[in-house]
Amino acid sequence: MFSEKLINKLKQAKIVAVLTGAGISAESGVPTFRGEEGLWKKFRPEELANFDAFMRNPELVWEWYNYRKKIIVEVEPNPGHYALAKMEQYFEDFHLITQNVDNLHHRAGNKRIYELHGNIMRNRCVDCNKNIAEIPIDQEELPRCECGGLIRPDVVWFGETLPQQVMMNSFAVANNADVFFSIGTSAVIQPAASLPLEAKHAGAYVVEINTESTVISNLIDESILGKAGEILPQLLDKFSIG
Ligand code: BJW
Ligand code: ZN
Repeated sequence: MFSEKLINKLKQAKIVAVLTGAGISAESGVPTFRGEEGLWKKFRPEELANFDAFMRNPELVWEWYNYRKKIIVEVEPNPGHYALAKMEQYFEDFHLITQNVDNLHHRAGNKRIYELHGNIMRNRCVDCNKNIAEIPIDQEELPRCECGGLIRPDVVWFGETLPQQVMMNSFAVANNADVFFSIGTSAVIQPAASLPLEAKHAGAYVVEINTESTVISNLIDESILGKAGEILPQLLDKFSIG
């Protein structure tokens, strides 16, 4: 399943970087966005994942986030998450860039995490931007800041800029990586989707792990078809660090 080339590249690699998407958490029971079972089959992204929609109907948007938070707090990281945590210990310079907001990489033990789209467990005020501690999932009234402003989940919606420092660091990592993995992402949402191609352009060996082909499969070095929770532990075994 793994080419000699990949194994050799990994053995020689100084900097290894990974971009993850919703697919890495699918085996934990967290729904992905696109595809047959994806969230966007049941919910309309433009009604839920943008700021204007939130201001128009904050109750609806909070209901959707609380529904997802309930799922997320009840699931556990899967063997794919744990394999990536072990990889961080194995490689001297390992960077985990994620589009996921589900906190599962933290729970699995990764330390150097770049959260491009925020974290569903954090919140902030739309007016004064203050970070607000966790809000109970079953809270009925709309959460408000002491300044009176509405509190929103600290995630990145369509049309919003990504956290600048996290984005700059992620692009720097992509430009310096020797091996770059794109795992469980459909690679359609910008600017995150540019990272694997940026890495390729800068000379990294770029490998995708996904249950299906994606728009970048033919543009990178290797595409491994299968579940991240099965492939990643096998890859670790190759290094006898599983
Ligand atoms: C498995 C598996 C298993 C299943 N094992 N694999 C340039 C061109 C065109 C448009 C734009 C552009 N630049 C910006 C835009 C607009 C927009 C955009 O990209 N639109 C696209 C439709 C083209 N981007 C933005 O608005 C971004 N902001 C921005 O760029 O600001 C500057 C700007 C503003 C305005 C104009 C221009 C520039 C922000 C994007 C924010 C995305 N937010 C969301 C919601 C986050 C909060 C939340 O979670 O509620 O982020 S949308 C959603 O998609 C979420 C995800 O992080 C993101 C990516 O999805 P992901 O992770 O790839 O999931 P899926 O479901 O798509 O794929 C899962 C994959 O897993 C599949 O491939 C499966 O096969 C696979 N899989 N099981 C391995 N077991
Ligand atoms: Zn406030």
